[in-house]
Amino acid sequence: MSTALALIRKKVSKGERLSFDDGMTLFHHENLLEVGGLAHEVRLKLHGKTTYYNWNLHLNSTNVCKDDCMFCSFARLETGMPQAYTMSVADAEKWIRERYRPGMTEIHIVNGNNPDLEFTYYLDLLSMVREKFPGLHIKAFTGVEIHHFAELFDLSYEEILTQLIDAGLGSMPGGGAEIFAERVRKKICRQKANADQWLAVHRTAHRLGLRSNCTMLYGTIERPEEIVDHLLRLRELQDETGGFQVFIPLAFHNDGNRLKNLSAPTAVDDLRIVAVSRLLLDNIPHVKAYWVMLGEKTAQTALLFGANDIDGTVTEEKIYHMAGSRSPNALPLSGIQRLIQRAGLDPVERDTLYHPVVRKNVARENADLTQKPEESSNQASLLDARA
Ligand code: V47
Repeated sequence: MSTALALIRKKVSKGERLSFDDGMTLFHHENLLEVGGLAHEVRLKLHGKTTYYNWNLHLNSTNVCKDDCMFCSFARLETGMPQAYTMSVADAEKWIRERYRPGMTEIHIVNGNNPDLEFTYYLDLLSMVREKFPGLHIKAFTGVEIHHFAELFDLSYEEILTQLIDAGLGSMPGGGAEIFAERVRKKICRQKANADQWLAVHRTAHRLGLRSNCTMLYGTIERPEEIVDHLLRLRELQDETGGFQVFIPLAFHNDGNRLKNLSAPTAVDDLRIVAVSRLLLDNIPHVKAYWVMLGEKTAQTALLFGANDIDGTVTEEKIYHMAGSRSPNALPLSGIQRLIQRAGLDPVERDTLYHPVVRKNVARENADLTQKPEESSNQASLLDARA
């Protein structure tokens, strides 16, 4: 082990905070297994072998987005363009009803920044979910969407969030953070909320009592120092508010977008980011290896490199599948549990706010019906057949 890593190990074992330079050392350290091993030790100290997953559903009720981010394959710039869609609230209800199973605990709603919708659309969408599917916790709207609502409807973040909370919003997902560095944002996502605005939305949400998640998009044009800077800016806000629950690194997918000439990150890049994040983010309880984005195999390996959460059944993810993800569209709970167990870890189902969920067998059987018949030939089902 190099002297620099030995010093970091000493700091970690004494519970001392790591610096920007430590982050850079971890980033460049040639032995990934040593960095990963250190991150896994921290994960074991924080959570033991407990590895969380949940039973959730993703809804993207519109892909119309005025902000033309270069990495995005999901959005269509204007209503009426080929493949642009906007579900009415009634359509969204029908869409959920077709996929909902009693026992599911969460709906994750993320949309494009659609300039043609009224604020009442979002309030009605939340009220509909709360009324028709009362068992679902609503985790909805990224910091970038909240900023879009504030600009479009000429209201403060607090006014927007208060109304959304009154309509049923339970927490916020972590998307839209991308990379905070101005240099990168100017090139890949110049139109939407900037770093300070994204952070200000989350600061406001935390003050109003909402918990939220945070993310980082990596693998486009950012430099290692911009990744470390991003992580430290999240850590700084967390020192102030304590409102982030989980950090989710998001690996760039290069299909169907204007950055298609960039190579996507490799598994080694993915594992290093997970490990460095676990080590630097000493005040964010959880690190998620989002299986849709990493693929099941890398996500499973990441559970031994610092991550302690693998996300959920998901059921019809669009953002990554439109960008070339070859993961299945949903995983049954038994498939998720198996990935965790085969890594030598203990699966624990959680709700959105990380409370363990205890359920009876009947609900579990429902959970394995989350896949539609035509998806039954995918790898998740093969894993299940062998279980
Ligand atoms: O904000 C979009 C990213 C995010 C691409 O909070 C891309 O629990 C890679 O935030 N390649 C949306 N990334 C997804 C998201 C999320 C997902 C799962 C769980 C949670 C949570 C949050 O996806 C966007 C953007 O950062 N993204 N396009 C792409 N081509």
